[in-house]
Amino acid sequence: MSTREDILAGLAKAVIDGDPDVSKVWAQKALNAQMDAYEALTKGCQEGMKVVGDRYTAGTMFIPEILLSAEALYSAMDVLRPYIKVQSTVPASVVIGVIEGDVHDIGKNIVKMMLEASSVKVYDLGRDVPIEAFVTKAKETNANVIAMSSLMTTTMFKMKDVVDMLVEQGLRQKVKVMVGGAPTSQAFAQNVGADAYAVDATEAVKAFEKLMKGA
Ligand code: B12
Repeated sequence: MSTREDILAGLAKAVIDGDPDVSKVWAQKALNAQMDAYEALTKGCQEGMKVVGDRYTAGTMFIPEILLSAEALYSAMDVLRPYIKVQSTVPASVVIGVIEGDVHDIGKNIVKMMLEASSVKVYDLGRDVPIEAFVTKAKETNANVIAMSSLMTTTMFKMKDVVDMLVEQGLRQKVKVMVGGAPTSQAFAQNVGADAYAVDATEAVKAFEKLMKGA
């Protein structure tokens, strides 16, 4: 029987190796060992993705390999998803997407999964989402929150255009705005006029709840 450490290391290695079949097996082992599914995802798969990120930055891993790593993370996430449960939050809905010009959607998909696990209705616009699409979807669905993700310093400031468009259309009081993604921060959120920022998916759920409670 594998230990908790073996399982986390196995998940991380499968992500680093970009092997979706092996990552699925380790995810199932995590469930068999009664491990917390979210812990397996964050401390196993996400740690592996961190190593991938470092190697990409160092120029020792390249785009095709990174895409395989993403696939491996997703295949483990598919196994773990049904077992990730978050204490039910207030009934509410959110339009989520990765901002225009940016295709990095792994983090956004983890945040989406956590919000769904906490019974929030999520309208996912995907990645490289045009500014106006966020506003149009929020109007159409009467969503309480727009949540935007960006992984690039070159695209993050487009989030301000969404906030400005909400103001222009008289919707700013009605729709709250939450932002996240590696280059963003609390200060950045304030800068673009957002209501909340969160560093990871767990904090995103807490920030969402706070927004809905008007805290
Ligand atoms: C994977 C990856 C890719 C993959 C993306 C696959 C996919 N489907 O997402 C591919 C290979 C396609 C790719 C392409 C590119 N990439 Co890239 N990529 C990465 C990499 C290695 C990892 C990112 C990642 O997935 N992290 C793991 C997730 C889980 O973390 P996360 O996204 O931060 O999410 C967490 C939190 O931030 C938060 N969060 C995220 N979103 C949200 C939203 C809300 C509302 C909230 C509250 C919280 C929240 O919660 C998440 C879960 O805990 C990073 C390097 C790194 N060190 O991060 C570079 C990186 C982001 N890429 C970079 C670049 C430059 C590119 C390219 C331009 C490369 C090129 N020359 O073509 C293209 C971009 C194309 C485009 N137009 O977008 C740069 C960006 C630099 C910058 N200017 O800021 C980085 C930083 C690498 C580097 N050091 O240079 N990339």
